[in-house]
Amino acid sequence: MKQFFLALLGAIALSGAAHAHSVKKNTLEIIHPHINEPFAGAKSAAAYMAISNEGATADRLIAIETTAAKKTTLHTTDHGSDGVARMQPVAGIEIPPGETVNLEPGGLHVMLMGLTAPLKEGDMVSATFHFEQAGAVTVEFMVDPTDGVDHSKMGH
Ligand SMILES: [Cu+2]
Repeated sequence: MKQFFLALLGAIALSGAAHAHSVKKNTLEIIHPHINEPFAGAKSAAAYMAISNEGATADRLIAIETTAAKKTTLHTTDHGSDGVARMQPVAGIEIPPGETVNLEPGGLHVMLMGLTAPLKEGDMVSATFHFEQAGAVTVEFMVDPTDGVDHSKMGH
């Protein structure tokens, strides 16, 4: 019985690690970059993560390249006074010193527009992030289970 629990704990630790992958470059850490599995036939998908900056100076995410999409842009979500959320492209995302910036549903996110292949849960999608200070960083987006949202149908 003890062995069973040890095996179970091991499995939990492994799955925990798989869902908490991160990439470090200089003072930046990109934590759990992921894409929720898009609906079959979806033309676009949103990617999320947290980016922390342990340094003393600000950095700025300015571009992301991936062969998984024809175009990749950085978006913010504005909640208008009419209650409708609209996404707008932004030129960059500031990562202030000593802070963690969350890219999450309803806020800042990465848009992959014109998906070049279907994305399935468990896939790893290679990308290059470009930061003003830290330069190019190779990152893998993990494809997580669907969140039930067809991002391609949202207003942009
Ligand atoms: Cu968007």
